[in-house]
Amino acid sequence: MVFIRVKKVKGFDYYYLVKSQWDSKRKISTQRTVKYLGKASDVKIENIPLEYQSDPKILSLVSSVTKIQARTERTLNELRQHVFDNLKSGKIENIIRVAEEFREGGSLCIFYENILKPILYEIGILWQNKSIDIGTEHVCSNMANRAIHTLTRPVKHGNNSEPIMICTPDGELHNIACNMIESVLLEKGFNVSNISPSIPSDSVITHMKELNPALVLLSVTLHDNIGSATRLISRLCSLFQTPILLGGLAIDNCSDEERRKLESISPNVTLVVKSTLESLVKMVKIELKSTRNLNNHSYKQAHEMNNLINVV
Ligand code: B12
Repeated sequence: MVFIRVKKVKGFDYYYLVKSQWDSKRKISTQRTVKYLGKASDVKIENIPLEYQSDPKILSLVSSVTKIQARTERTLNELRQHVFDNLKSGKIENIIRVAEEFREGGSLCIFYENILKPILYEIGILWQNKSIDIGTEHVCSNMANRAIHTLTRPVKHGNNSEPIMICTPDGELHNIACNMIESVLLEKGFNVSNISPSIPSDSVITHMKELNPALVLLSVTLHDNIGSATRLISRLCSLFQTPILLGGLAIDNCSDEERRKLESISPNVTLVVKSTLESLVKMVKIELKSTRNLNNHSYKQAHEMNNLINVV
């Protein structure tokens, strides 16, 4: 007999397909996980191994999840339309009201990722098809940035006081993503310096020297700016040891060859492809931790060296 076991992690349900068998020797029932199915809200019938797909119990559970998924998608679409209308009409208070509900529900990241970002992607398609004019696109992107700034509530940095620099390569005017990233990092108590959008590479270097960041987040949106990003990274890596996380639409969409080329510039460069804001926060934490460990290690080495010199 198979059934689905639910495990709760941080308020979310995760499903496991489990098989229960009678052990006649030991006279007990044993249970074996057949497959980890992932987050309950995302489970689809295709995730269930073929031989169990017609099991009535499994079917009924999956269909109830699917109904919830469909309802969630409908609600999300309605909210997106509502926020899009208010971006166009400039009624920022209505956008903030929706975003605050997401914040109360657990995460502002979800508002950015599941509401604002899809609207902006849709705006890109509408603009490309000439279904909206450039003026409307500008109003919406200005309003999106205003909403992000209004929503951002920086938290005092405790353990994460090392500066993080967010930037774009020279020529890159897209910076809504940078502002979203800044917003979620400030909310988590990180120390952020956002110098986006486009500034000359010399100015990025001057800022790096002054700030001495523990981590650089570089965002590239236009495919045409990959060359500019490559030149900036090469210069930064020749001057600093700072780790660089490289992401954005252009990185999501570039070819494997372009990715390999970018990664080969320096071991300090990590490409982050199709990440969510939540996973980005986790990556930032890991990067800062490893930089801290490295610094401690170098400090220890220097200390040991010093002791040796003193002994000699
Ligand atoms: C708003 C917008 C503009 C605004 C930007 C305003 C601003 N302050 O940012 C303005 C009007 C200035 C603009 C101008 C142009 N734009 Co424009 N624009 C857009 C639009 C509609 C939304 C961009 C956006 O904010 N997206 C939402 C963000 C949140 O998504 P995201 O960038 O993918 O970021 C997420 C992840 O990628 C990730 N991420 C991002 N950065 C990083 C960094 C790291 C380190 C990590 C880990 C993750 C990460 O996190 C984010 C959250 O998940 C897009 C459509 C689209 N599909 O994005 C077109 C789009 C990007 N633009 C486009 C074009 C062509 C232009 C112009 C060339 C138009 C023109 N002829 O003038 C100019 C170029 C200007 C320039 N030199 O940069 C094209 C690009 C096509 C291409 N293949 O490169 C797009 C895709 C539209 C389209 N469908 O064709 N644009």
